[in-house]
Amino acid sequence: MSVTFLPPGDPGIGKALRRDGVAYIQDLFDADLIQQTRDALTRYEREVIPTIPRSYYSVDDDGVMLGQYRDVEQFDPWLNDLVHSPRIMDTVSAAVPWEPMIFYLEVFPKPPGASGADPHQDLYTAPVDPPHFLHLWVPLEDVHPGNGGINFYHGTHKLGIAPHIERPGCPPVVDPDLMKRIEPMRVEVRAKAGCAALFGGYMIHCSGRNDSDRARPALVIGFRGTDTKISTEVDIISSAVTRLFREETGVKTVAVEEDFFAIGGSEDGAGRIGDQIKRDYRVEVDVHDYRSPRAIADRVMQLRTDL
Ligand SMILES: O=C(O)CCC(=O)C(=O)O
Repeated sequence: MSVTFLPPGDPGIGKALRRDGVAYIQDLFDADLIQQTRDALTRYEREVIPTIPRSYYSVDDDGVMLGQYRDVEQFDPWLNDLVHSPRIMDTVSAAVPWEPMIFYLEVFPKPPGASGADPHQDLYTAPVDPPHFLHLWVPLEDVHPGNGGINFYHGTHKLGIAPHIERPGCPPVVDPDLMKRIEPMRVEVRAKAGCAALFGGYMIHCSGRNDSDRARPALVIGFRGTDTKISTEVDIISSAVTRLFREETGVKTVAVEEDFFAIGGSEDGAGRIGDQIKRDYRVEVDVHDYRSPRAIADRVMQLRTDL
């Protein structure tokens, strides 16, 4: 199925967002802005990444290639100005009946050989209440199936939060059985550099591996409503740790106050969780902290040096 790209400001953008869960925007960035943004990312990789905590970027499977940068607007004034620019803010404001504010800027640098993003919903990993939450995805290179093209499952924004499977060390993925059932809803998008896709937090989407010999960088600008509440940092870390407890013990539901060893966690499992916490936050947890995900989160907050 081919998709229709609409010019920024076109009223059809809001309509497509409501109807399909995703709207495609024509030439949001011109050639100059694409080049300036690419230069800013090169600078970011060279000058900023080596100085910031490890939790603000991920590395790909081989442990070397950069996979994703997070909260980029906090570290780079030029990119901060870019995401707040009227061209972007006005385009997004016109598409929704609530007032958007910048939530974060992520970057997928996607060098040759980089893996794709498995099917997911952004509201699952970043709960926002009410669910006034959008991503604006802006590739800085022409995108096609051979270089990590993106897939949207049109209409899935009407189905609520999908069951996700938690996996050690990787982001959660939508249940493969559900993915089989919604295959007819999949739309594989080809897009010119500087075009964009605007979609809500319920949209199921994924991208492929970059099998070309050129990088396929993309900005992902997250927006939330000024009326939304997000969890505190301790809540977010506690929730990430409950996931580690679940993965290690196989217990389906773990509360933030539950003791790791009391729910069947092993010494080896505790060691793996400790290693993960150290990688993500550069903090060593104590054996006593395993009394609950909340205690581990408190320890991380006390000892983290990057806040
Ligand atoms: O650019 C990509 O490969 C993935 C983008 C994505 O998953 C997102 O915008 O949430």
